[in-house]
Amino acid sequence: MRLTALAASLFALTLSAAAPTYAQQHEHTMAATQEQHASIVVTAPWSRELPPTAPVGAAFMSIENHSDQPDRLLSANSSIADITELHAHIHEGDVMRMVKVETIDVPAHGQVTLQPGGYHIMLIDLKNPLVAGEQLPLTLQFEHAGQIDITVDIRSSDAGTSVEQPAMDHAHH
Ligand SMILES: [Cu+2]
Repeated sequence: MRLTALAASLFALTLSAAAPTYAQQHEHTMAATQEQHASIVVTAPWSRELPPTAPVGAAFMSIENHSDQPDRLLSANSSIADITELHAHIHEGDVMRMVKVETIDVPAHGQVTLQPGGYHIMLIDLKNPLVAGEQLPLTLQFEHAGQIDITVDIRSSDAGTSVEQPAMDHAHH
């Protein structure tokens, strides 16, 4: 907070000393930042149905970055879970283990796929069961694109089989 205040006062000093063109440039930068809100597109978010007693679930999706600037997913939030974490799967010998990650990078003009066996959003201490055909709300927080609210489709476990195949193939490499 102290740094922010210092930066703000420095900025104010610069503004008062500098010609109006500086302010115009700053406005231009702000406008560019606004446009980036549409730069992140989340497609096909889904989760898998679980028995009512299951304490944790996971959400998967594709995240596309249509901007010139790399972005990253910083956090996620859902009213359906007490805790929401960003997770990856790592290999330890023959064992696959989930680990919490701080961020999930989305390269400029690239995409990242959250899928079984890879990155996912972990929903911990579920308040409601995940029922096939229903949806759950999820709020994503990106470093540059800011907050994006999405709705996640809950699929039946049968329907998930074909989607899992690429992730399982990947596990053999
Ligand atoms: Cu996980």
